[in-house]
Amino acid sequence: MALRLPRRGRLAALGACLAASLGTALFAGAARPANEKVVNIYNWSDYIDPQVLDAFTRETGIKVVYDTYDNNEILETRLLAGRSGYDIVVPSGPYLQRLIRAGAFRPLEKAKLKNLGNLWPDIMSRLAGYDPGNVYAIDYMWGTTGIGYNVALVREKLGPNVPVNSWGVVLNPSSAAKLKECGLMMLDSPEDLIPSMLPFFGAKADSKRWDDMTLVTDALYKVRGSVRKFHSSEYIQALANGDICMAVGYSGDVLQAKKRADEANNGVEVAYVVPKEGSLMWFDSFAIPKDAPHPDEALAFLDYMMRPEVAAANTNFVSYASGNLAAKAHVKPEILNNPGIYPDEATMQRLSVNTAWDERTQRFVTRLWTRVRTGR
Ligand code: N2P
Repeated sequence: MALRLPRRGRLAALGACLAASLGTALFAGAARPANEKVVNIYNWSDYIDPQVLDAFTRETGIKVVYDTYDNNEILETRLLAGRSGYDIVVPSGPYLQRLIRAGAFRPLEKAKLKNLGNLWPDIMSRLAGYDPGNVYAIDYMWGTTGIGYNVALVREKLGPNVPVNSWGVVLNPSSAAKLKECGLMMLDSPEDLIPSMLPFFGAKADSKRWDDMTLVTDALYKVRGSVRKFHSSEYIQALANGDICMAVGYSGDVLQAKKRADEANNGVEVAYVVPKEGSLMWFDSFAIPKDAPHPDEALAFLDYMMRPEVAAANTNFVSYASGNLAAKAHVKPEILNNPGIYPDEATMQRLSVNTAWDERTQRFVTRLWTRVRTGR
């Protein structure tokens, strides 16, 4: 398998075996034997068990070229530009919805997907909110946005009795200022932060009202000086190392930080919480770009990924819930029983889904976000 250098310089921690083949410009004019079978995948960083890719190649002879991103915007830009060269991409719900409307995907040839029956009907029907009739996409993983924290450092800074299970802990300026001392990071993603934090202001996660959205970005603007960095993947290692004490991040990524700290045995205890006011539940799904150069290999890859043991291997590795119901039988009990990964009923009640913004609203949000990021 070859790994393409991520455009923004982010490299998923896929292991040294992959790093060896970095830096090759693979799509543009790269010479390949005409009969070589390839699938070009563009997925979120820290989102797959690399052994699954190797096993797929061993079994099928299809080489995997794997490239990563850590936010939907870059994926959308590339797909809308056309000729991305990708055969499989993994947008989140609202982006899937928008890209379907823009004609970016080809319908799935379901006759070639014999493992479709393993998918989770409830998750697929939620995904149908973005992709009516489940024509273009199948769910890969789903998860939540919440607060990851270093238990000891946060207790030390905020005091033993301050609960961490509220968005107020990062949005209240005096609390954020204390967290600044031990390191606070947040996702660089208004499409996650705004719907996740809207319930804190008593608004619906999916509110399209500009006044509501501004409540969130005004609050973020006020605490921006306490945020070390807005970034959508660096917080994993920073939390694991104890370099920061809190991150507003994605469920599985925080739990990967916990796993790294536990494995390093460095005394760092990382925890994840969905704030009591509520947050966002999102779905990331596989889709095949309209101009994918290798659609048959893409379908072979999707069918492989839908095998229960394969889907479970990925969930066990990345700590996100799988969209595959049959996989549950192979998921490790500590993952299945972790409400941060497979939310329990009480957590479910606090979670909401969101849908795509229209273009005008998207431009408005981009302006709001620039102000949060740059202060201007
Ligand atoms: C994987 C992050 C995926 C979650 N690192 C974003 N929906």
